[in-house]
Amino acid sequence: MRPAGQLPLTGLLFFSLIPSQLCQICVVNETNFWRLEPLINTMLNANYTKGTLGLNVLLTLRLVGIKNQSLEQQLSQQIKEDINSGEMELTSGELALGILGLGACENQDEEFIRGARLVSKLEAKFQAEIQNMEAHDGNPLTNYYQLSLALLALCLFNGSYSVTSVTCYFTPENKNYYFGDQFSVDTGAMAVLALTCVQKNTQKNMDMNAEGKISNYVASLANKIQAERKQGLFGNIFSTGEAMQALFVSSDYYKNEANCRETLRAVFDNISRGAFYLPITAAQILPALMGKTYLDVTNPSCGLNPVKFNTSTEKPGTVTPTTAPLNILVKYSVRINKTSHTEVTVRKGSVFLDVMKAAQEKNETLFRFTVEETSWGPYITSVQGIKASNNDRTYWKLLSNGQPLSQGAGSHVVQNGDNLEVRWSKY
Ligand code: CBY
Repeated sequence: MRPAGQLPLTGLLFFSLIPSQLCQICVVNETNFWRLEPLINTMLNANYTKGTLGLNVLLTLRLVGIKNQSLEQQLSQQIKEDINSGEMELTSGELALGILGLGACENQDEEFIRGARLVSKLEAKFQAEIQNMEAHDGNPLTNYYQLSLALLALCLFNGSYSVTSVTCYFTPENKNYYFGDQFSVDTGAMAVLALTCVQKNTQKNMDMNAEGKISNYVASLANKIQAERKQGLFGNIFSTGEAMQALFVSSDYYKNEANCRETLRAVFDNISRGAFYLPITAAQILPALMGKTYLDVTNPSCGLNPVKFNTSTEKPGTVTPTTAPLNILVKYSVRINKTSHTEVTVRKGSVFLDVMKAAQEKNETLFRFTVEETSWGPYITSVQGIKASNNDRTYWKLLSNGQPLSQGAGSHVVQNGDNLEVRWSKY
């Protein structure tokens, strides 16, 4: 028998394990877990050719408590090797994700974080982002999504950052929350998570002025996220998971059960349509669906109560077409000041990148391009030798029939008769 005196203690322990920052969460209940299985299978069956491609997946496996020791070990090993080899310099956001994943839910990788001095390396990268803004018209080396990830990791893993810099650079009016005049929900959501962490930390130091400012920023960013609501999604389907996390910690939005039902219905719909076939897309939505946020990585309850899913180890097979492959004809153009047009024939089911390759074969001078492999697939870095630049906020925008794509060149499937374009743009 347990002595009665221990009961209140047990109760205290129980409450301390409940994530304290949550306003209200919207979780998938057990009867609907089967709907999430495609997400788990996508993450488990993908081929991770380099450490940076598995950063989000390691973080999610640990945060959600999906036990798959061999994948967890492989991903953590690959990340550590990438960091140790020093061959390719990680960006601030990549290093931050590395720390969040390696350090999530108290595990033996914490020793590596200390040994390799990852937190002080991240402090330096955060500084370098700020210095770049000072030298280049307020433009960071990477972007505000990564700056927010860096701040979040520094805040959770006891790194140092200047609260004055935070109040100076993270005002909701800052242009870096926007691409053109479009508010970036992904970016705003990550900033809300980072600022919420900072808010809790500064409370300890009692700097009332900074505290007040930061809580205003959080509220304002949460409003901007909610203003981007479309049929239960925030921004688009790929920003919704992180937007949910941000709303969990900063608003009462999901106190209303109807709001929760609406979001979950839209997300389930997209899961069944196969929208989350890239491991990073699955990794970015799953924590929210399980009621977790990135702020929980250092929570004592992190990773306890592992979840059991029915997973299949089938590699995502290539579907053998039942009919002979058909060709389709599409228009393709490159627009800088003037526009260069062509028409190419590609196989039915081709993606935007296939069209770019076909055009390049037809006319190397006009249509040559370069790509960089990212966890979102190929990112177009240059066309006709003209390179995108973060310092100048320039990039190659992808459009179909005049509308910007919501997926990258390696994912967007083209249709017969489409009018495709890459346009030299500013964001
Ligand atoms: N991650 C990052 O650094 C990326 C942050 C992010 C906000 C990201 C979206 C959100 C996320 N969850 O990761 C982001 N995109 C940024 C910052 C950018 C800019 C990159 C340059 C910079 N300053 O770092 C920029 C140039 C504005 C941009 N994205 C361009 C594009 C287009 C790429 C075209 C090309 N040249 O290849 C494109 C295709 C939009 C277009 N029509 O041209 C685009 N992005 C898309 C569609 C997306 C979404 C991808 C969705 C998908 N399934 O493929 C996105 C999730 C993302 C990746 N971009 Co950007 C946004 C969304 O739709 N919700 C951190 C790092 C460690 O991983």
